[in-house]
Amino acid sequence: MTILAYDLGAGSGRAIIGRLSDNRIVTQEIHRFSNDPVKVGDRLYWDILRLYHEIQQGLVIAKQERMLPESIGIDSWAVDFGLIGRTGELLANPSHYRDWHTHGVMEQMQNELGTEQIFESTGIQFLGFNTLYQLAAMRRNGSPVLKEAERFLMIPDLLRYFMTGEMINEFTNATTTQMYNSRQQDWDRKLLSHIGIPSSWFGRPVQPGAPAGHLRSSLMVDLGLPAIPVTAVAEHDTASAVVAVPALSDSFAYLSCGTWSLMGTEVSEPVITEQARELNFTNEGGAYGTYRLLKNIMGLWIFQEYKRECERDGHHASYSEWIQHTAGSAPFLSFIDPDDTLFLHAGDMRSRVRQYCRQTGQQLPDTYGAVARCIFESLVLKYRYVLEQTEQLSGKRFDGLHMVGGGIQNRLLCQWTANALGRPVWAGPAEGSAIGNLAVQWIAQGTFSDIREARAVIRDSFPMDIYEPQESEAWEDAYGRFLRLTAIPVQ
Ligand code: LFR
Repeated sequence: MTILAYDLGAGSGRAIIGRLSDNRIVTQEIHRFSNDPVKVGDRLYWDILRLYHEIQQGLVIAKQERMLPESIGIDSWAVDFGLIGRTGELLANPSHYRDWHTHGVMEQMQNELGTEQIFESTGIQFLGFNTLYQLAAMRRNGSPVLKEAERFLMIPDLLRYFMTGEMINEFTNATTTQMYNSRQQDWDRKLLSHIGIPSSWFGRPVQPGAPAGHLRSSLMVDLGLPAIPVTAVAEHDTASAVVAVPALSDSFAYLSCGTWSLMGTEVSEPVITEQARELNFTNEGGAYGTYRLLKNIMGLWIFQEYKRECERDGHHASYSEWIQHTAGSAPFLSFIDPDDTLFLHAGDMRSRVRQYCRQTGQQLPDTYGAVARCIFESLVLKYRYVLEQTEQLSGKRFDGLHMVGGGIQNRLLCQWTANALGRPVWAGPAEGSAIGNLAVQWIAQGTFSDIREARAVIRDSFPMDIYEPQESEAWEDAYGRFLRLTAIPVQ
């Protein structure tokens, strides 16, 4: 059965056709496109119509290549959304979660309601860009859109709506808003009314695998396509990535590695405890009754931004040249806490890295390689910190770490992760989210009986690279220094 998965990341999107041959998954990327946010004045938006155009292009290519799918699913990053008015039109361009308009809103709501109450209701980590604070920021800024809105759709819900004409909210993504109450299994009316948002905007979320309509007739006519069914997959890309972790046991740790690094474990009930709140862990909804007890780590973003800046200033090097610079530079000179808010927004990463080092009394990295080395070493040391916290919270002990996502193509990062953890890393598949998206569609069609079978087939279909830890003593020593330095308050 031929299936089509659209996987949209913060930097690029892809359309991937999946087929099964001899009980192995065969994937083919038929379309890849960049996802370029657009800045207008001080505001940062997603170019949602361009993304929809690329989705249509994917369908055109599938038709030309004679790979018409029997089901289509879309996953994307979380928290962002569009608002729909009375006539069914999108009222405004969706904002980018790195926009500054939410500045200070989370802190204000924490004061008004108490962090305990918000966490108790939602089990979701405090990130200033969560949908709750984006809507509260729109309210604070008097956005006229709120007066006209009648429906709320997350990014994949919205694109799916453009395709099918049906407005359906999906569960895994809904949980990331910090407006969904996992105990009551519904949107949290108290939180919504606190920010003055009517609960009528929200439909009860459907579970991954639910049927979600067919291509709408205008699209069928325009592209000359039949009424292909659309499936609501695990539409949060991280939820899809976790579906694709090729683990054999139920108790494993994962790291979904892309612009963000999402590290955690799968649990059957949300862990809503004081300790989870204090460590700022999250319990995002997963597929098939699971929750993703995890933490957002700033990920490759800092390096991606730094590389982009260097290119803008005329320093052009390929990814592999960057890795060579990094590997060739002196080890363990200085560290940053990648999760410091200093690094959240787009901008001058070189000076921010140096500012962090200055304020914590460390040597300032100077060369390209030294800055990159500081970023990567700090990132993998943070992985160790978060893995240990995941163990504390879940009461599990992990023999190693599964890494999935595009970041695993950086072999140095995988090796350093194993070194920092002092445990093996099992890396693969790189297209985790797209493969998880396909898997949920196959389960919905009855091709796989359940997620266990899907994971076993994924394990047999994609190569897994194994990294054993090296240079244990030097990394152990570096971890001690990292912990001391990142405990120093900055700013
Ligand atoms: C990863 C991701 C994270 C989410 C962040 C912002 O792509 O979906 O899980 O916290 O993007 O939406």
